[in-house]
Amino acid sequence: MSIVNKKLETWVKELSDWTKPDAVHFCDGSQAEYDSLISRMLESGTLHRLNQDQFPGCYLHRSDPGDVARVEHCTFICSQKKEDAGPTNNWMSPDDARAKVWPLFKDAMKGRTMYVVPYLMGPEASPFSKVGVEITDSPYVAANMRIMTRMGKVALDRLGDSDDFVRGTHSLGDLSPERRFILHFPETREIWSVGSGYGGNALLGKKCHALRIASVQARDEGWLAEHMLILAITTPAGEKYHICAAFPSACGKTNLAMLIPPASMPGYKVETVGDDISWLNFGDDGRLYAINPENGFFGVVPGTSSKTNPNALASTKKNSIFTNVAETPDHLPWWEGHDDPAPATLTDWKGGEWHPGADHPAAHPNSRFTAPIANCPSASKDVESAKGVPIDAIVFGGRRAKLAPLVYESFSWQHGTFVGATMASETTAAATGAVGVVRRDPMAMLPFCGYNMGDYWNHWLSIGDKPGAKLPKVFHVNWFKRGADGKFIWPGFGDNLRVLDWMIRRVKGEDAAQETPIGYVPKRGSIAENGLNVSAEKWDELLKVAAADWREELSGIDEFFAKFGDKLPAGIREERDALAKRLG
Ligand code: OXD
Ligand code: MN
Repeated sequence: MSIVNKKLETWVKELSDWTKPDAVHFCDGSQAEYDSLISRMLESGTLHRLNQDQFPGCYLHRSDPGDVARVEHCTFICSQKKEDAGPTNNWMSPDDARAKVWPLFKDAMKGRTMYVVPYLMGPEASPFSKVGVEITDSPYVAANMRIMTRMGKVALDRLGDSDDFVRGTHSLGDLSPERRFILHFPETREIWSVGSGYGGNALLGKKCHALRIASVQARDEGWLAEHMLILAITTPAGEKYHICAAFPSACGKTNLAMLIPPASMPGYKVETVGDDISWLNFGDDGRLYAINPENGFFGVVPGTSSKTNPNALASTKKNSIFTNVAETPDHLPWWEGHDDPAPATLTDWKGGEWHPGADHPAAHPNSRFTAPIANCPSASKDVESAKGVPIDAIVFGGRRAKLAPLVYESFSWQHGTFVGATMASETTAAATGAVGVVRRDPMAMLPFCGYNMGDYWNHWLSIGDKPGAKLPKVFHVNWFKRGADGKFIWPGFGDNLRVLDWMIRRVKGEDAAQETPIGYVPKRGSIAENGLNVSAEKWDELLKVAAADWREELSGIDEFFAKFGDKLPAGIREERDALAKRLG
């Protein structure tokens, strides 16, 4: 394919001189090109063909066993000033990056093909969409980018001869964890990623561009780039509402985005606009409108079943790439939590023989599917909406075995910003490191905010100050409260609709809440209970706000806020003090 953008051509030439690929391929995003990428990977053993009768167009990739998740300790913000990365990001100066990391790209593509992947984040017709170009030596990355973004010609057409695109340079390098770096240059809108082929580290359109770089663009341009799903709910009365929700990685965003209403709540319809990232811009009416910059799902596989998420399951039945799941002798993908029990013998995610009862899971806990949104039975037609969908409610949440009630509503936008800023959650397998440890994860953006989190909160507050803004209500949920027996109290999944329904009624102004020190909590009986088997004691536990526990939480919050020094916005401090006062 020939390209006409001189800046892009010059950059590609510079990079190929440095990395020395055997060939350079400009991706046009066509089906024929995708098919030939797949054929090459089947030949080289990078992909394995799954059972084409049951999973047409589906393949399995087994990654390097040491390269299976995001690596936060190798992820850096390379702003000119350290202060601009803030206390929650790793920082490397651009000069150090050039001295230390750039040499890792030298000759790195020898013996490989360099793929130039132009992509558009956001709908083709949307003025809010942004162009990026990823240069990679991984055909797996190029193929995944075709599923996850609008790739090729559509992006080049949008770009024209403009210089306004995010430049992403990716090489597998030698896949060594010691030489693995994911660098972001917010001032020059550049990304360098070396040493990993894992989605969140290597599909640069996703976390690196659509969150870390876009969060900086959003700050500069007056919008929000957030780690949020987007869903639409139509009520039995035919009214439509839209919700954005931010949960940390592997805490159920995909499940919530694809929720199927329980049989006991007839007449509701839930549609999926996005499952991971949301870009929110003001409309002329002062409301926030969300687009999903992505075109596919990169979802966690284990635990996905016809009970937990039939829509995700259906999404993976064709034209999808599975990474690090197990494989049955019939070449079907299998994972822990699958509908079918494990057969007597499996090939595990590392390619070894596996039998039920083995001392390790057959599928990696962070094994993933990459699937087109168009495959999803609940996909909304608004996935292509140029303007985006108007947001009625923003929801924050995390995994907390104790403390946070099932749901509460903030008092105001400023208080909602504080609620987001003080979010905490138990860690999951989506990133390397210990699992199950409570950590602060403001707005679920801890690993994804491309600048100082204090400035980021300030930006959130400034969104609230925009003249004429008609802002969504802000809520907090916790599906993960555990009882004394250690079991989850709330049934979750489809029944989460009951909580969303309560939020919608609050948006409409229904008197269904009571004031507590942390916010408005549902009045007993105000969450639809028909067909639900939750005892009175469990409701007590679910809706409890224990002042002593929250006072303890506040000291954890203070410790966290102390890291920000004078970057902590006055509005956040005000909310902190007001909460302390209410708690007594
Ligand atoms: C993801 C993540 O892959 O948050 O979406 O890690
Ligand atoms: Mn995510």
